[in-house]
Amino acid sequence: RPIGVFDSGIGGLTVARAVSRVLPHERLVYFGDTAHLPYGDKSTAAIQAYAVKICDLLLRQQCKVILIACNSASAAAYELVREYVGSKAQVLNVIDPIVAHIGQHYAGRVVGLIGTKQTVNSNVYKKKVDDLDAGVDLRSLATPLLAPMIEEGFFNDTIAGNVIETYLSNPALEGVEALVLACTHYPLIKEQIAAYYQGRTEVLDASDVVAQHVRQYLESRQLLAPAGAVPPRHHFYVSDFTRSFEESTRIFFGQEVNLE
Ligand code: DGN
Repeated sequence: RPIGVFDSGIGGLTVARAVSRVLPHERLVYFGDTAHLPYGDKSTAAIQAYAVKICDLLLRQQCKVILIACNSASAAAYELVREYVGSKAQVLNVIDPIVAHIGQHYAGRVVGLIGTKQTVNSNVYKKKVDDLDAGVDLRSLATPLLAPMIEEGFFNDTIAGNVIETYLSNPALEGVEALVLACTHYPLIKEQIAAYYQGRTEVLDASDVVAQHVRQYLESRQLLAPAGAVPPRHHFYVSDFTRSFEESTRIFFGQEVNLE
């Protein structure tokens, strides 16, 4: 049975890519809700309604696990989706693995987080980190310009550098010892963010942490796919197809993929 991965669009392919690297024998069924993106500015009720419909599709594809690869959807719809899916599949999100990582490595320290307005304004990371009772001071900043900027191909250039510097120099992020990239798109600007901090601050790429979590999760429940001779054939679905989405898959997945 495959692993279902969904996102508001094609940005979640950064997470799918990390999962496929860590778990090369797993077959992925990806769904990008391109008809409704961006989720970052949508209401919680709207995101929940979209998420439930996407889960119907992933369940019809017999997915053993549904990974909500989108931070905004994880913030708005994880609990509801888990209840909806019940015992038909396991549901994972991109927030809990990062929160656990912060608890393990940053107790008593100052950690920054950047993401969409939906993710930051939901306060879900703050609530979960506070629940750890590990004395972590989490400082968050909504950085809504970054996702559209990356989608338009502005990364590793001076425009991206200026936007990144403007956001990261915001007093809200002063003194952070690590910075969580809490949005599907941000792994693409990880190097520029790391360069801004000149090695003083660890930059946490959520997609890597999430992929390791998925591996441990499957391993501990003996749900791992057996190693096969041929690589698994993934499927990538979208709710609205345009050629430009397909071209952009190269940015997020590292190679262009066929969108269905
Ligand atoms: N996938 C969204 C997230 O991780 O929050 C970013 C894209 C968006 O919907 N704005």
